[in-house]
Amino acid sequence: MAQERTLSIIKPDAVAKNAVGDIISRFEKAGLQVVACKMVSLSQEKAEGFYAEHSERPFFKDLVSFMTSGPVVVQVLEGDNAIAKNRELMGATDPKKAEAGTIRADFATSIDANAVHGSDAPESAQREVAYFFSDEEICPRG
Ligand code: RTP
Ligand code: MG
Repeated sequence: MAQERTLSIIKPDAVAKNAVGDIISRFEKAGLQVVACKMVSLSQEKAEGFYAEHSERPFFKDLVSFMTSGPVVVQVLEGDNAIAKNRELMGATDPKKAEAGTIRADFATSIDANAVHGSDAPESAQREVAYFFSDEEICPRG
């Protein structure tokens, strides 16, 4: 299976719940390695740029407002099939539809405050990793 990198964000609701450690632990237990990690408070511009693909959607304003409501933890996860594996660990966007045992089933409270973000394809993963991290900030573990 191909080694991949994916961008993960622990969103403001999960940071506020002190769930950062629990969530990162799930990634690690599933065999994904954290190769970059930082806590940031997103500016409106940074959040809008990150979710630009959704700019015409009715929920865009709420999404940007939520993502700037408190600090987030942004990380790059590396491993076999990392993009799909992370999405599996996250569960469905709407926590009511998320499978039991997934991060969103356990930590999300609504479709807006849904605990985590994960890149959804190789192209978005590459773009999103570069949106937050320079090459020097990524530390391959070998
Ligand atoms: P994410 O990008 O945050 O990992 O989430 P996702 O792929 O599961 O969902 P996506 O379709 O990319 O939507 C991005 C975020 O927008 C919010 N959303 N709200 N009210 C709504 O119908 C709605 N749909 C999406 C969610 O917070 C979602 O995570
Ligand atoms: Mg998405």
